[in-house]
Amino acid sequence: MDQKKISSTAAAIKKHRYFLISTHVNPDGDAFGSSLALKFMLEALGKKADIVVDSACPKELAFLPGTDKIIYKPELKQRKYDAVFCLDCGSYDRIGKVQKIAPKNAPIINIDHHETNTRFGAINWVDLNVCATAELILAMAEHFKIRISRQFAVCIYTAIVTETGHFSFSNTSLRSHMIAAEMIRYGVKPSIVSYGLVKNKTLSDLKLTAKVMGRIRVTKDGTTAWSSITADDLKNPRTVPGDSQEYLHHMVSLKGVHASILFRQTPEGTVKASARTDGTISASKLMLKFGGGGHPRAAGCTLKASLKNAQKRVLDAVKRMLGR
Ligand SMILES: [Mn+2]
Repeated sequence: MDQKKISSTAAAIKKHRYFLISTHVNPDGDAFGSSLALKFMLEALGKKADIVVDSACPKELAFLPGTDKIIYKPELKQRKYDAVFCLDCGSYDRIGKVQKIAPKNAPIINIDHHETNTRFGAINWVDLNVCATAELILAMAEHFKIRISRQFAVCIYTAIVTETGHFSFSNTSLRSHMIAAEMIRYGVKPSIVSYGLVKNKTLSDLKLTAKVMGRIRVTKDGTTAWSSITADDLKNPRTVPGDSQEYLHHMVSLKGVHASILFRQTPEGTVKASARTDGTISASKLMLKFGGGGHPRAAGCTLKASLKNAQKRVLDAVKRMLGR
């Protein structure tokens, strides 16, 4: 753990009073887990903080304590924040419209673990060795010796569990298990977290999963799998895009597949591509070619292209990287 970064972040916390906390669009368990845990920590220190995100609350994360206080409409909040925390964001634009309400003169504290992080903050605490951004928030809480509440522990635990793919990805370590165990000691009930993460689907969600699974294609050599969600799929108002990780999870289970890609058409006419690899090629290097980023085995990008064109460009790049 980088003690210098811990001290400079702690100094910024001591110096300021009112914080804006934001995280990336389409937030995942680490984005919300680390943001909520940070808010609880700041409040325990007698500070004030708002979490503002440019996304609706994903239903698989709605069980997290404090999600009802998150501000989901960034345009509504013009407040005098003293400093801005950006959590789990590889680049500043990942916070979307929240950029507009962040005061220009307020220092940005960038806390992250993405290898593609662009170091956009006044403080850049980027640690590639942790399994989740939440691990850094926990280190901060330990630095301040705050009493760890159950709600804080639930947020850290959920971030670790989701970011390690329920302790299955390559970032799973002795430490990730130790932190999880410690959080259980502080009152987390693992079965309640799992229930919250999983038991939230509607019938139309499952039908969308069936559709996306039905569209899986695999290259002739069996190394690359992909599928798509079209804008039409999401026209049913009861259907929400869902967690792309869930679709990728199924594709990754195909024997012999090194890279899996999910393409999702957005209502804005762009295509979001999410990649997962087994380490044979770097997902973040792949996505960097298209202006995206992420981790070595999980990354994403947004393309201004038709679905077909986006597929061709990304799949060609995968083919070249695999040397085929
Ligand atoms: Mn993360």
